[in-house]
Amino acid sequence: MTSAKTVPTLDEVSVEHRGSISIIRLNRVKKRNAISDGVIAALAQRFDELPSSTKAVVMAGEGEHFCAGLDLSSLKEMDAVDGVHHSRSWHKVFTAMEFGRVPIVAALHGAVVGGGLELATTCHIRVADDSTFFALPEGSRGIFVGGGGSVRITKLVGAQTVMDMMMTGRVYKAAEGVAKGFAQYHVPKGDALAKAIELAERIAQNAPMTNYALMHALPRIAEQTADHGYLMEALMSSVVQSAPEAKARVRAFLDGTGPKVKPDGIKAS
Ligand code: 1HE
Repeated sequence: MTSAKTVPTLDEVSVEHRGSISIIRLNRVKKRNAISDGVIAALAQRFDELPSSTKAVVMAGEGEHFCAGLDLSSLKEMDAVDGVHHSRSWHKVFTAMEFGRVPIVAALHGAVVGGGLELATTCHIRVADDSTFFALPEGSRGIFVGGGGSVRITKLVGAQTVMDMMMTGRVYKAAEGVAKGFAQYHVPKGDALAKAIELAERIAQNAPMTNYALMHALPRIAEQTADHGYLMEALMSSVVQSAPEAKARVRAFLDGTGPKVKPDGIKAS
């Protein structure tokens, strides 16, 4: 069980800083990046220790697979009480990532299964290369999701799809999985990291308050009644638009120097 005593296995979660972005990689290739307690603690530490220069993160996995999910060897000794605390320890770390300071872009390839899919759906944007496959083998292992999947994955693709995956062991290959909504981008095999870096660098250029509103306000508005949501939206949009950076960006467009929306993206004229 992850506790104050769990030693973060920092060699299994590497970090690389590249200007305005950081790349955090699962690096436990021999175990297909399966997530142990040490990995959870290391993820927490890596995100806690991001420098203020980091404006977006890419979450990736070394080797042939993004992540094989929970390290199943950790279940051997776990009783029911340990199980609750173990699940809650994942919730704590993944929620801190989801509602953290910077947006996270996941670069997916190979297995994105079980807790690996829970980790991926904690991220804000997902890029899947053509080798990616999505599955929830929990059903076949006689267990249940415990890393926030029943909330996050269900919101993304619906309870019926999650039920199907866990009851029948259904596996979604990249194209079908992306069409289902598991990822926003589908790229050729081997291209996920490059695309995720490109997107993270683009996201890092946004006004910080815009990214904050998207990460913190938007998902909460989506869960409120429409009436409450409209009020929250009005308050948030008022705060965001009053930032000096927003004023400068709007002025640039009105002066004819700001980027325009084109069919292939938002680009300088
Ligand atoms: C593992 C794990 C793991 C690999 N825990 N050790 N997740 C699963 O049920 C998925 C289990 N893994 C697999 O189905 C396959 O390993 C993969 C499709 C991901 C990759 O296959 P492959 O052929 O490349 O690798 P492999 O030979 O199966 O595995 C290499 C080693 O990694 C091997 O150990 P070794 O000592 O024999 O070399 C595997 O035992 C080990 N390994 N995956 C422990 N998951 C918070 S609740 C979340 C609940 C869940 O995530 S349940 C789903 C768990």
